Amino acid sequence: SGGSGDAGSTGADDGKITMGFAQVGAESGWRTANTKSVQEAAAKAGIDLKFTDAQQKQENQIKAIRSYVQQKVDVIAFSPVVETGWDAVLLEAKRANIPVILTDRAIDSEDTSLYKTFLGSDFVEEGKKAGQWLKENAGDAVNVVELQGTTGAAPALDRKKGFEDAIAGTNLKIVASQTGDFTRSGGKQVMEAFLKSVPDIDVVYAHNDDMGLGAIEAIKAAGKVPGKDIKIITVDAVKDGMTALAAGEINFIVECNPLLGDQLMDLAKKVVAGEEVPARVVTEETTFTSEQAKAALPERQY
Ligand code: GYE
Repeated sequence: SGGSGDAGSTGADDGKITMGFAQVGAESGWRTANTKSVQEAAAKAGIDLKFTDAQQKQENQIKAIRSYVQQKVDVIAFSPVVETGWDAVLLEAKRANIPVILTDRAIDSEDTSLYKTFLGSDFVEEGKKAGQWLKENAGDAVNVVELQGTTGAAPALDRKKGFEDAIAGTNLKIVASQTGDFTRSGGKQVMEAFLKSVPDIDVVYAHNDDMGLGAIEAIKAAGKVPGKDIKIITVDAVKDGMTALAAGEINFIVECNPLLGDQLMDLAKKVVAGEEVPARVVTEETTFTSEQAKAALPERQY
């Protein structure tokens, strides 16, 4: 169903489910893989997908969601660019009886009736795994600089928290921390500034591969050797990140799985059919050292 002038959200016309999907943007390799997964899974599941790219702006996502409500889609899925500020638009969807599924990123709202389920990673756990590895492999490293994801985004807040918790009580300390907005250019720019202003950087902790790859460019340009003079830890494990890890330019990657499409379509069908779904679906993930990256790379899909 869906579209204008039909029977609305009851699925009474062609029997096809229409999903409105408001994507964050195209900021990273992770996001590109996620978008492809959602589009391919929709086609496979016979779900009619209306897709928008919000270019990392909340106002664009809100507009897209509002237009999906007006078009009376059967289900709305979105990956909230930041955690707060969603109540008003999600209330509009609720009043129109259109179920909402959070995918990849969570929102921070007291009203959990605004969405049916949240499918995605445990970002605090990811940050912990990064910090845990560093704790065990720090050598004489002390000074950590942090490249944060988008300010106010769930993965930025949670990856920071998990990491800080894991290194608490050690000699390691975060001496500088700034957002690189999850982009390669952002990571490069912030790292260039850190290399000028922060003495004795031992470790870079980047909230995603792309920012870590940008930092590598800045480190090389400053005449230092990434992975040796400065240790680098990132999150995601996309192909470019894994390639740098295999080459020893990144030292450790915590995996974050972008292939959420099939699970999302499954949940969408259930929600539209009025079936119960779990309030939280966590994706399974691992971590990679350089040796493990070498072994995994040939099979890596994204
Ligand atoms: O780690 C990053 C992307 O929300 C988990 O967003 C996602 C993050 C991912 O830009 O690369």
